Order: sequence, then structure tokens, then C-alpha cells
Amino acid sequence: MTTDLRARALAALADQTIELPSWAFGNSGTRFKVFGQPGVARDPFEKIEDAAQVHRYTGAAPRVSLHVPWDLVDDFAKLAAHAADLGVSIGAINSNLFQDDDYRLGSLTHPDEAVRDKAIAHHAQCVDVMRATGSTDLKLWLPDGTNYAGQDDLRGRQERLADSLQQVYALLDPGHRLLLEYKFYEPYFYAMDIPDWGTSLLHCMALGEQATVVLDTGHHAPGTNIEFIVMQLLRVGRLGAFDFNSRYYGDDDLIVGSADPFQLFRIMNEIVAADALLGAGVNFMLDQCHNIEPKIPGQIRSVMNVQEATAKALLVDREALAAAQRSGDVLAAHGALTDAFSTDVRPLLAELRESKGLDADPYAAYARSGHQERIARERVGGTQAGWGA
Ligand code: LRH
Ligand code: MN
Repeated sequence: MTTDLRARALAALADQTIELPSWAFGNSGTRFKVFGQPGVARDPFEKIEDAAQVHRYTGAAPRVSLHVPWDLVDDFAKLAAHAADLGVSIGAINSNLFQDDDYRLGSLTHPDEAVRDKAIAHHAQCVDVMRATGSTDLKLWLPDGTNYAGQDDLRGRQERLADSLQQVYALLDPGHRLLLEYKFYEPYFYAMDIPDWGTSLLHCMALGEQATVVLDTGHHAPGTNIEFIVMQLLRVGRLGAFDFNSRYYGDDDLIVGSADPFQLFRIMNEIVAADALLGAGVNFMLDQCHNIEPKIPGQIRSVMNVQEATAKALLVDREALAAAQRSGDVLAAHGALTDAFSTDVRPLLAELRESKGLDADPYAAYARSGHQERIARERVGGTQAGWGA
């Protein structure tokens, strides 16, 4: 690792930011059980206080994405001011089309225009929240789909979807973006209406420049080469954001990099290769659920995992890689990546944090702070936040 490469890596890492999901600080689980934990946030204000703890120790998580209606408050300007007082800001606003009985057979794709209008109106509410909080990203995951072949006309649903998305897109202000998220299965099991990056991209290109694709790392069929999709979306300038997490089988929403750190490295390698880490309009967000582990430490570990994968990707010797690729030296080319991946970047990240006046190890520093014990003691009474509105 040349000193120059190291210096350039440090400079890029210093400006890297990762956006945290408010819902990671609430209780979550599976259809089998949602576990409570001591000290869990009870409202959006406490969720933002928890996110601010992650930023305080990592220095790399200055934004919190909200989910509507899970994070509904009477005064969103007050919530944004609360965030600012804590040194963070409001990021993407997530709509929710997956918890309403009216959407059983679809929302933006529903055969009944009245139901589609209701789903479109929900996005008008989300855009109002964006205006009140200074957020510029409207994130739309479409949960719509069918469970049985023939249940509905697949093409008819796409036509209705295209029309509904046009109406949502028309709600945006000039500086706003629509982030369109795809998912290959769940909550429907025969066909999702936006099952893959291609379908999301087609709709985004039909809508306009303000529409880009969200790539959730848990939303692909097993064995999918996700970094290829990253490369292709960057190539056409339509990668708007990541929802980072990791999985073994389904949409497990586990800590990013915990299941397959080499995959996360390969993804960040495509980002660095395309010079898209900073200033390319890619919002690096987490979308995770800490079903059994404490939330704040879980988010701190997640931010550290993304930083480590990014640092390794920044240490790839790109001249040597390009030369090996040009000369067809397969093993040397692969080696350029695996050498970087095998590099222990923790000392580099420790140096970065100390240069920012932070503790070298955010996870250990938070554990020493006693904050987790304090919120467990103080947050008694009330209802712990979760996936319920
Ligand atoms: C859907 C999803 C989406 C969010 C939800 C919390 O699986 O990834 O991004 O709305 O999780
Ligand atoms: Mn997601």
C-alpha cells in the first residue's frame, strides 16, 4: 500500500457518510416474534437521540431516514430542530404502502382507482414531511404483488403503476428525488410488481431525471451478482441509494457485512472504481432490524463494517489491477482485489477517527460510556417503538 494510496483513502473516508434508519432503533422481529429490549426508543425524538449517539462515536452517520407513519409527529419542524440540536439531520422519507387493509390487492397498482388515489395521496403527505424537515429524498418501496398465477393481469398492473408513479413524481419539488426500491419476493410470492433493478430502472427512466433506483442488498434472489447491478446503474447514472444490510436466505435485514463481508467489499469496489463514493448522488443508507441485539451498538458496528469495506476498496491498487486485466493475467487481477480485501484496515480507520477527535474504536467507546445502561434505566413507561404506526 503506497503512502499516496493510503492518504487518498484517508481523505475519502473522512467525508464518507452513512444514513441510519429510524426503525432500527425500534423493536422488530419476524412473524414469529417481535422481542422487546430494555431502553428501546418510544418515539421519533428518542430514535433520533439514539441515531445521534451512533454519529457521536463514529463521526460518519449524520443523517436519519424516517418512515411514515411510524415516525409521525405533530410538528416535523420541531423534530428536525431536535435532530439539528443533536448534530444530525433528517434524510430520506420512506412511504409505507404495506400496512393498510385497502392495499391487500395492491396500492399504486390496485385495479380500483380510489385505492390508487389513496396511495398517491400518502406520498403527498410524505412530500409535506420532506418540506417540513428539509429532506430531499422520497423513498418508495413498492410492496405490491400477487400470490397466484392469473390472479391479476401483470401488464395491466404495470400500466396502472406507471400512471400512479407519474402522479407521485409530479408531487416532487425541483430539488427532490424519488428513490424507487425493488424486491424480488415478499410480501407476495408469485410476482412482485417491481421485482428487480430492471423494472425499477424502466419506471425511473419513464419518469424523469429526478427518479433513481434504490438497491437493497437483501432484495435479490440468492446468488445474484449485486455488484454487477451496482456497476450498471452507475453506468447509466441511476443509482440513487443503497439500503445496506446482509442476509443468509431471505430479506433478513441483518448487520451489513456480517453474512458476506467479501460481497460488501465487491460492491464498494464498484463504487470506488466508478468514483461514486462522494458527490455522485448515491445515498448510502442502512436498512436493518436488530431483532435480538441492542440497537445502538448494532448500528455502530454496521457503520464500522461499511467503513472497513470502503477502506479496503480504496486500497485496491488500480494501476496493477488495470495492467493485469489488460494483459489477461486472471490471477493477478483477482489478486489485486483479494490483497486489498485481506488488508487489516482497522489501524487506518483508528487513525482517521483520532484525527477527528474520536475514539479509535467507536464500539468499545460506546460500551464504556454507560449510555446503554442509562437509557435502560431511564426509559421506563410508555410504549416502545416498533413497526406499528
Ligand atoms: C422492505 C424494506 C423497505 C422499507 C422496509 C422497512 O423490505 O426494505 O426499504 O420500507 O424494508
Ligand atoms: Mn429496504
